[in-house]
Amino acid sequence: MSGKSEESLRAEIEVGRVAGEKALASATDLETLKSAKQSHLGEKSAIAKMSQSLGSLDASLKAPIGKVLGEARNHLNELFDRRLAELTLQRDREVIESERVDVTLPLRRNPQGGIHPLTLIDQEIADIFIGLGYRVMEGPELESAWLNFDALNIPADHPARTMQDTFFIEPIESNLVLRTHTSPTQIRTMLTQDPPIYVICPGRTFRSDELDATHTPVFSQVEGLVVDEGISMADLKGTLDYFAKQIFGEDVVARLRPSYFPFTEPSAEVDIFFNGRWIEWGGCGMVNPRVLETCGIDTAKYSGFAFGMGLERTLMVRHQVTDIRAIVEGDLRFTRRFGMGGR
Ligand code: FA5
Repeated sequence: MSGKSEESLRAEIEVGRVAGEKALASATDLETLKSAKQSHLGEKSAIAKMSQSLGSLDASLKAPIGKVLGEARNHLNELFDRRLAELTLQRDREVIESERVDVTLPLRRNPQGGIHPLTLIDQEIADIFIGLGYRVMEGPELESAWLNFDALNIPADHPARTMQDTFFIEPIESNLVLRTHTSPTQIRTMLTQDPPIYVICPGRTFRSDELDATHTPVFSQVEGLVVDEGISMADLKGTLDYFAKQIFGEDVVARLRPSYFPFTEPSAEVDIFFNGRWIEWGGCGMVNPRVLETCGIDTAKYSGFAFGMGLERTLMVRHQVTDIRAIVEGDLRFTRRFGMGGR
């Protein structure tokens, strides 16, 4: 720097100051602001270098040039501080904006799952009978024709074999069917347990019925079976009355209407008086002694009753459902009424 005139030194400082001003003013983020400071005020900047070599100036120039240099440095520092404050504020605003939560946005709805009405009524029925000291028995859906028919007093050449439209399993010689009712579980129970027997047998059943408003090829039944000493039709009627009241309400009564099932003798249809009319609910009867004998039960000592209802039809009656498809097709608009499936 030595040897330069005061004017050229002042001009050099002015160039450094203007360049620094420009760089600091045009920095649009904190990153570029910091590097602008580094270039124009840092150790290697023109202004810093001039300050470092002040000592080599003529004695008469030291004071005035030192003063101009100091002013330029202070000016740039002030500019930096101001810009730093502005850009920090701008950065904070951007962060706040980017993290902003729009509390007016609609909620993301995650509908809660629920228990299907068929399962609910299945559990309800199990609770009713467990309360009476019954046990719940389950059997396979793929069943031997012998248990589904023969053991229930429906031999192959008996016309009753065609009462229920059956899905037979290939090869036909396998003698397997999709059970047409839950009654084979009665047989399984009597073959494996000694009386006294108090069971219900709930489960899915299958018939090659067309799907329409009152039929479905896959439906559910619950069967009741009691085998004990001195069991009579009065016990059956009393049990059905109690069951009907638990399901449909205290003022509901059941009636037995003579009917025919090969596995019960005598047999009856169970009707209930509900909402001002008689409605068919299921089948029942005293277990046919031939069935008890097939299962090795002493008919001189024991007698029994059995009954079987469709669960879909029970739900339909209780909840005034006019089309069975509403129950089996799983439409949430229907199942929601039973507490399933969120909003
Ligand atoms: C039986 O299946 C007898 N095993 C019931 C029984 C048990 C009688 C013990 C005596 C002693 P049924 O074929 O009527 O009977 O069927 C019983 C119930 O199953 C019917 O009342 C009905 O509610 C229901 N059901 C039958 N077929 C269908 C179907 N395709 N869709 C929906 N429900 C059906």
